[in-house]
Amino acid sequence: MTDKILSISRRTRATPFTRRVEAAGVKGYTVYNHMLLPTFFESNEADYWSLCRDVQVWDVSCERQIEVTGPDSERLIQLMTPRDISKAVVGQGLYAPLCDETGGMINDPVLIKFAANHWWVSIADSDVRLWARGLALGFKLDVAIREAPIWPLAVQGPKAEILVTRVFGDEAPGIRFFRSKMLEFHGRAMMVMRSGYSKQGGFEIYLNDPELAEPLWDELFAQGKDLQVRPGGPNLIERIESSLLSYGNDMNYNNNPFECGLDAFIDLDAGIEAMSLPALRALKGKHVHQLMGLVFDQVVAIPDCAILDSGQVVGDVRSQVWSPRYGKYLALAMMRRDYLEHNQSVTVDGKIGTIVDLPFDFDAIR
Ligand code: THG
Repeated sequence: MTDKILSISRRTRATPFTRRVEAAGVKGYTVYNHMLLPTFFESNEADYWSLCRDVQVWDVSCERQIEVTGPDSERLIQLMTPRDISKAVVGQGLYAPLCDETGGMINDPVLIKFAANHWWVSIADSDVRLWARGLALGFKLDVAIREAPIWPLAVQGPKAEILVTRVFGDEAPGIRFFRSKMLEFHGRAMMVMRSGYSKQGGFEIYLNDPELAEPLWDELFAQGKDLQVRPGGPNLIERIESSLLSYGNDMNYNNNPFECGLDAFIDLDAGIEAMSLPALRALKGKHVHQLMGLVFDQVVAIPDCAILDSGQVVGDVRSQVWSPRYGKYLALAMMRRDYLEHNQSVTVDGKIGTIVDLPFDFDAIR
């Protein structure tokens, strides 16, 4: 599709950082959880190199926090996810699929145990608040559910730790992966977690006072000048190379987590109340599709994103991008498993693509 202007109205919510994002020269937005998400500033490729070499600040306010509090909060979270959350500690994040009673994926958030009986569901792009409130009503749960007034700001890249330490102090480097600390900015404590939607390393700052959005943005850019800090956003090239999944693109309600390769985040044998577990136990090993990587030596145009073999559809491409680092065209494709049993490649427009497991192993590909 060619680029069009996105008409922005009240439904397309701005964030406390939007004025700074605009001033920084944002060139592309997408809409995520009914909110603006900057996608690139210079170009996808220039932004990619800056992210991998230096450090970037991303307005990921659209990672909304669905806050669940009250005596039944842990029960509701566990009903929604087949990942065992019983051993989570305060301040921990857990990447986890949310699945319905058929095993279909509702979302793939980061679950955060903010305190006892106080959870945040840091959601991908689907209306989890509605699903959670419906379940709470149906199961008669004693919980309060709201979208919390929190606006995450990600600092990503190899120099992220230096920058976050300058702004938040010497406690930042001690934060382990998917753990957090409450750290102060301008006298206000906010959660800082070592996490983020890239594999370049970094942190997410859970801003809890919109008045501090611009001071925080300005401080990160002032302190990061010598580090070549740039504005950025979740980068299509980096996230596909790193095989980070995007809900709504790579999977949706019609997919189960096995098809997406999320087996590691499902505790099939745990004695937990997850509403999807009976269906997932029955599905295990019997799913029809598998998300795979496709690797081509050149850019290919894939009509209707359909992968054909002798005129039969054997898979469909969910995301695709040219990788400047590896000189390969990469795709994430939902492939029929019966096809994978007998084939290690696909042919599109006369060009042969290799089918590989995810995550991509570029040492093996080169
Ligand atoms: N951070 C926070 N919230 C989010 C995202 C985020 N909500 C929306 C979206 N991103 C959710 N999707 C993902 C997908 C992958 C990861 C995080 C969120 C991720 N995965 C690592 C991996 O797959 O290697 C680590 C998983 C693990 O070991 O636990 O980080 O980015 N707050």
